[in-house]
Amino acid sequence: MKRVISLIDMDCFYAQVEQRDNPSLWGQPVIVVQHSRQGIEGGILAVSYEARPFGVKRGMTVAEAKLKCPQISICHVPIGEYVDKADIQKYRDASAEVFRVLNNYDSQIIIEKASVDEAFLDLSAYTNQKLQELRENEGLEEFLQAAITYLPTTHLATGEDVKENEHLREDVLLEYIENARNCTENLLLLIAAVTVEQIRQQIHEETQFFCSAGVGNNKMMAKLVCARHKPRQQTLIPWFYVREILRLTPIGDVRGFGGKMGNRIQEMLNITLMGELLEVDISQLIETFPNQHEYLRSVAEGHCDEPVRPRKESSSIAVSKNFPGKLSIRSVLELKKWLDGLTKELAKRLATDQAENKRTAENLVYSLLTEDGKPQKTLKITSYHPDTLFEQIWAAMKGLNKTNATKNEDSGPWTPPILNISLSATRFQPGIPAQNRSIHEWLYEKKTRKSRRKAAIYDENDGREDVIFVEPPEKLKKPNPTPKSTGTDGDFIVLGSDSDDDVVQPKTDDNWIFVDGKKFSKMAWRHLPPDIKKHYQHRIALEEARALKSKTGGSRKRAGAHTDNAQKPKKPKSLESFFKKKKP
Ligand code: DCP
Ligand code: CA
Ligand code: CA
Repeated sequence: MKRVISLIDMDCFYAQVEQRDNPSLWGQPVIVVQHSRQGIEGGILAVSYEARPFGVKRGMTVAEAKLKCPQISICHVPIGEYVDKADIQKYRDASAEVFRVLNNYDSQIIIEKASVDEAFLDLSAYTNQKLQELRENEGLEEFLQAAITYLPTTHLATGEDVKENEHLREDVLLEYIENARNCTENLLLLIAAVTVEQIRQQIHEETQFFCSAGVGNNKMMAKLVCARHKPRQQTLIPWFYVREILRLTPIGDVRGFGGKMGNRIQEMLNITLMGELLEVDISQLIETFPNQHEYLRSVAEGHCDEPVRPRKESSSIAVSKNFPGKLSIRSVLELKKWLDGLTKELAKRLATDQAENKRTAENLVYSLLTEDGKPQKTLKITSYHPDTLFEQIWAAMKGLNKTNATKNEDSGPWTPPILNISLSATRFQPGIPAQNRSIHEWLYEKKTRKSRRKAAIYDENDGREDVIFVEPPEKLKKPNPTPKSTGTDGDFIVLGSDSDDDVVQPKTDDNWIFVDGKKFSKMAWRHLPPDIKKHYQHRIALEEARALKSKTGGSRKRAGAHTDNAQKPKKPKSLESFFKKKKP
């Protein structure tokens, strides 16, 4: 029995995160640039689709991009809170929002996080169940009649699809639906395509982000066809067309063949396309790849049996910083400064991970890259508190200093010069041990202290009605129970005033900001801790987007979609009435 697999990939992901942060950038050419080091601008990491027709590409310099597209908006990856290095946390957070939608969609769908902006879905169990229900309830015929209306952005990978127009797209799909009636394998793929359309729509509704997808019988084909129609579209590859699609696919485009292996095949067999692999004389293939010839042929035929592994989070959390050439670390004080920053960065990420994934790392591996080698050591983590982590690492690390003995271990020169520091937490175990909770105190203490201090500027009991108590939004609430040693009740207290301020304001009713049923004065708004403010800003943006959508009629039709509805069946039923969702 063939499986039913999808790959969902966010469109120009970092660029969309920036566009959502600054909505005036939606629809504009935007690039996201690696943060600069020593005044030298970093390379381009993401390019919005509006910038791509100008020829702007990842890896180019900003100067090159500006030459190609002078009006391009440039966003920078932020720099870390504790250490002068790129902080991609905001993209990780945005990714987590997407994965929340995926993980909560239906418990029968297996989700594997493949990268920050990509997930494999195994829809085999889900689609089989839905098909069985449709058959049992005699709803299949009605579903087939309506199916085309649930596939507004789906293409069928026939080989001709890359040049098809909207009419052809629909005709080809209608024919597929018609023929699927008698083919369980294709019915399952059809149900998957309809479901993935809906999941993508839901991702957009809940996060504002657009994505693309591929649907097929295995990971390799789902991933391959996902890239065929981007952005904001999806591609279905029935088994029947697999050979045809692979025939003209460059070898390097196939998952796992973009690197060394793909290059070796191309060079040693003097071919460039996947299909040519099947034309190579079998004895030559065996001679060239004695241990892999069978595997290579099966790949060229479109086989891939790699399972979708239910993986929600990564198996290690690491921070690392390079100090190339002249930047190398040569003194103890310098090393301690960087180690302190990196440890805090790691502690922050570990604490967030612990709260979100209810797991705790057992080991910490540190390594120092030097010209003389890469000493590395594994330590048992006793606490997530950054001070404890620092002490532990420093105690183990300081002995690596090769500068002559009989010196003060805590200052002076360090040899050999350090080119990279990395700290990696591994071996995650489920649960949160009591002693590790102190880190949350450290994090939340910081926040409460900040807002307390601000609150103290004003009189807490001045009786004005604009004094408000703000609860951290649900997703930012600290894990329970946190010892009350900070002497606060954990809520964020902010006070209002009439004064105006200079920060960018969300939509307000003159002096008030309304969000999530709460009322903030402008001053109160300004004093919200940044992470809470960000959360609410997101809520406000969502509410505005919804309001706009309902005003404009909420049309989902893509630009360019043809409007000849004469023969199109009217949508008789909501998709939900065919597929009742199961929550985990
Ligand atoms: N990324 C990065 N460095 C790279 C490649 C990617 O920092 N060398 C980041 C930026 C991307 C994100 O990862 O936005 C996702 O990478 P993708 O390869 O999926 O590319 P995009 O999502 O940007 O574009 P596309 O729409 O083509 O998928
Ligand atoms: Ca992507
Ligand atoms: Ca990707």
